[in-house]
Amino acid sequence: MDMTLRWYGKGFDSVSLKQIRQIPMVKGVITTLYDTTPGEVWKKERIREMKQDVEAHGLKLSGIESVNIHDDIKVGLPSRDQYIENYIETLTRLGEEDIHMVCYNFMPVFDWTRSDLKKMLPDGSTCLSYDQELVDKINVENMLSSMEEKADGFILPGWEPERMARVKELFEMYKDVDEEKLFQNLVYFLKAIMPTCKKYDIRMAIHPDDPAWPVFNLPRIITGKEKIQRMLNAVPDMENGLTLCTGSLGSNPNNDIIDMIHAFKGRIHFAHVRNVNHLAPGKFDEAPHPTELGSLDIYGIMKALHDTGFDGPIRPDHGRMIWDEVAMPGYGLYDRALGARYLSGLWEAISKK
Ligand code: DNO
Repeated sequence: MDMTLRWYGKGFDSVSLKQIRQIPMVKGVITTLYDTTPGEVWKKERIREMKQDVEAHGLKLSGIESVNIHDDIKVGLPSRDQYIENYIETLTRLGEEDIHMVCYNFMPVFDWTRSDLKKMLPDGSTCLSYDQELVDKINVENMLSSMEEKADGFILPGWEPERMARVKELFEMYKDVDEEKLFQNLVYFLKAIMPTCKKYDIRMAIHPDDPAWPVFNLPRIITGKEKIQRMLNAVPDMENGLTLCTGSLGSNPNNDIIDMIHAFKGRIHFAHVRNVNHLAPGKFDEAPHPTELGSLDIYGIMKALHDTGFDGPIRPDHGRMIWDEVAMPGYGLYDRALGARYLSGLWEAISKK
């Protein structure tokens, strides 16, 4: 287990590498070139610079989140082959820089979705929350402004304004893409990149859909055990794996995360650990990390990761905004640092049992 924190890079993140370095037990960061666009080949020099910067601060670059996938690949357009070539070139360059884990998602149009980025909790902190009834009332074209309103000027991952300006066009692109087609397009992509992943020992870790059900009638294919198993079986190479995101999978109370950890043993390449509070069907708040404060058994999750020999990067996922911090929603320093301490504490106790 390699305890890390997500870092968006200089100029994008309010948290510095120096601060991250001072969180006990955090040894690495998960980062990206945040200003690249899906489909673009990442420049060698920029990858090297990013890595050197992280290492100069005494940290390890433990993986990339995300190398985003161009929509033509998800939709399955003829132009996808060129974009897959570009993706392979980016993977090659990452491999040459000794970077071995890449997180990505295969969600159409929107990445993660929330109805509120600043829901006030009784203790005065704020959290991200989701309410299907509210989302149903949002006109998709206004979705960006509704997210931006409470983002304190930060560009949210997956909600880049240039992309959202094309939201109508994107919906149009996906109109004939159902679950099966999206799944086949994912398999096509994975099969094409596997030889490069093998050559450079790059573990691909698909991020589950968040929340774990279809939103705005768009297909979602990484939502629960059966679908994930199907994806892993379709491309059985061990380099084709999963990001175990407990908050995304845990948004659906029917998902048994501990059971999934055992079922996907050896194929979980990255873990995002956080807690959620189930309020009603289709309605949840993001909770502080400890088991007692949410609906998920975080101890059981860490124990299952430990007992199945998980050895990849792990990061405390989304935190609340506490102590008057102003940061990218979900990605402040303080609550995630508390999360890192809690998760490493659990790990130590579990390891000594
Ligand atoms: C949100 C994140 C997602 C995730 C991507 C992976 O906070 O969990 O944006 O990074 O889906 O590609």
